[in-house]
Amino acid sequence: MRILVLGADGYLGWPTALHLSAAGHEIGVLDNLARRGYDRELGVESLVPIESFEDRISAWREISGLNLESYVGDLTDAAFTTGAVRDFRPDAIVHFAEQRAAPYSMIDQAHAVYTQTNNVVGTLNLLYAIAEVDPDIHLVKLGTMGEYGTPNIDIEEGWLEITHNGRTDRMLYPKKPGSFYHLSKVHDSNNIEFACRVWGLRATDLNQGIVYGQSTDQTAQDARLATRFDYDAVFGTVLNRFVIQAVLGRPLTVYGDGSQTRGMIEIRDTVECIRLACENPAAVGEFRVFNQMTESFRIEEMAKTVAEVYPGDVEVEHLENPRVEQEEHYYNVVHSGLPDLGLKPHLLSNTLIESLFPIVAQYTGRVDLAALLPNVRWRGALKPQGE
Ligand code: NAD
Ligand code: USQ
Repeated sequence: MRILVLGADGYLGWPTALHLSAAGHEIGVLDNLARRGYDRELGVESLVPIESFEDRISAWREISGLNLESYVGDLTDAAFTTGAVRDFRPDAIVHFAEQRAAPYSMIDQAHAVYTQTNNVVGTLNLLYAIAEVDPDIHLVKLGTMGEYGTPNIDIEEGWLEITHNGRTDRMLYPKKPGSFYHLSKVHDSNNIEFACRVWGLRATDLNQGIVYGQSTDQTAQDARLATRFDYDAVFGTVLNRFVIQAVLGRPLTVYGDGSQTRGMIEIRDTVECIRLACENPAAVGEFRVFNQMTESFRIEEMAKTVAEVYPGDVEVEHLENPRVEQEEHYYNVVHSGLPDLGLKPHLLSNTLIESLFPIVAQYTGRVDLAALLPNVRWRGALKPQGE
């Protein structure tokens, strides 16, 4: 298949492009390099050094003999987006290309507006490009488990059968997300479902849990193929941060009482889920939703697992929660769609020992300790009443 990967310079887009390329697909890679700009803005860097977009593409060609056709540009530029889709003529498009940090979207008004404009307008331009160039292209879009929030009922795969006043219908699952970033994904899902229903496009929305891990079969082949690994309090995700904190001998930063539960997935399972979704496309007109997670844990349980598995002493610290989120809550998620297509999940404790601790130990000298502590508060950008 011909597959165009959007956001291919990012944490997940890069290893996914290599995984699909190694699986025999013809791959195009597109990015506007915005992620490298957020690093400069925040004064942080990936823990693991990464090559430039151009150099990592050349390194893959040298190592595998396989070509990645590259497009550098912004999805919010409609002419660029349609041009890239027309030029590459993919069978499937994998869309990772969004601003993806909840804390970044909550810094202030400008960051909230940037996040929603970038994500919603980019996706809308892409829907128009697909409709114009070839409505048969399968869109594989990265959504997030956080779209659902933490409802007091089971979380289904995107849709819910509702009976109201004696009548029944199949509706999009009601959403209650926890940041302006997570909200941007809800808006995307609504726009994509509309395009499937009204224009007959085909799409798979992958509501992915929090990803952990850094190494895949392809990125491990050469240091120049490494993907980024973030530890700072804005872009670093919880488990990756706990691992780095453990190796550095710093306390693990559990926000609040740590009873929040989240769905998790290992990076090797992410790239495999994308392959499965591409190779088993949604039907014409179908808005298909999978919950892309393999295990769920309370935050305090993740901290405890890291502390137990790490071969040194680990301290766990409870910080005042900078976010506004439910701590103790019900959490039961249906996630059978991807295992039904053949996914065989990796488990958390194995990954920690085999891969994550050794990777982190190699690069501890690059850590900026000041970047570890949370500095964005969900109510922080609001002015006190009366001002
Ligand atoms: P990332 O920030 O590392 O990568 C995103 C890439 O998209 C970056 O390289 C960035 O430069 C590019 N990009 C952003 N806006 C763009 C635009 N307008 N035009 C072109 N390129 C643009 O993020 P990631 O961790 O790889 O996540 C990828 C996707 O997966 C995101 O959509 C995210 O919401 C979703 N996701 C990530 C996680 C996770 O734990 N990392 C979990 C669930 C879902
Ligand atoms: N948390 C801590 N300590 C930390 C960091 C986070 O206790 O040092 C807690 C947070 O309060 C939250 C949970 O861990 O309850 C998850 O936080 P996170 O930063 O790991 O994840 P989140 O903000 O939800 O965002 C990440 C990715 C995002 C993706 C999402 C998947 O950045 O792109 O969409 O995970 S999900 O959470 O399923 O929506």
